[in-house]
Amino acid sequence: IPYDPYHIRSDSNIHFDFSCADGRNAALATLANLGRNSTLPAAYAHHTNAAASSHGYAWIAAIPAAVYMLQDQEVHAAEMERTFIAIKPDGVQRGLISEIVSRFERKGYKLVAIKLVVPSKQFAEKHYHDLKERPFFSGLCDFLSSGPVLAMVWEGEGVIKYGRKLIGATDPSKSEPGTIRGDLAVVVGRNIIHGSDGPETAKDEIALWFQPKELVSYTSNEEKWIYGVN
Ligand code: DAT
Ligand code: MG
Repeated sequence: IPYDPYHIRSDSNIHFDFSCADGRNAALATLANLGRNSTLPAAYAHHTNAAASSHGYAWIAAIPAAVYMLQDQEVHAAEMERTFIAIKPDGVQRGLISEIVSRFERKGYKLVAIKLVVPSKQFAEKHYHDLKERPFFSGLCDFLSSGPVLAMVWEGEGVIKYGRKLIGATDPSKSEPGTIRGDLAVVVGRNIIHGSDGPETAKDEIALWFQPKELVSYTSNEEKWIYGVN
């Protein structure tokens, strides 16, 4: 279950349910580390009440911050969405996998599934079913099934809509520079990448290309630096 929500119980003490991995354990680790005087950052120790420090309780002052981070992470986990992104055979053949993956990574999105597959034409027709009336439908499906496709699921706040922005307009002659298609493709028939166009298609496409067990839920080390409200 990808979004098994963690929750803080309403009584004022925080209880940790060790069956929930990810965010909770990361926050726990933060608390545990802060609890060890030897790992206290020097600057932190410096600003802490000297009497408390001399009694070895300086770490207590760090708890509210760690709890804040924990709550923040939990609220945030519920807002995450996922989108289906695929590098088409032209992108794979042109050696653009690392370039494209790095653009999603550097933005701050999290890769939760990835595999290289050669889809059958029938599978391609399922993927592009909403375009079956278009004159280019058959050619499009032939092309998608002509070689390896790198299928991926990316996770992040607003990733469906913003993923489309990173990709750029369908026709690369109209895509803005700075977008994947704008920078790396020339014609609409070879526009190197696919991205889900909304929450419903994202859900359907992820289910078409991946089995639930192929989707990996984990807490990225970077999350506490990528997300936050001041
Ligand atoms: P997108 O891939 O940006 O979501 P789409 O869903 O309208 O665009 O079309 C799917 C793919 O079909 C697109 O990436 C490239 C191809 N395609 C779209 N319009 C086309 C056209 N007018 N001629 C040829 N291929 C086209
Ligand atoms: Mg589309």
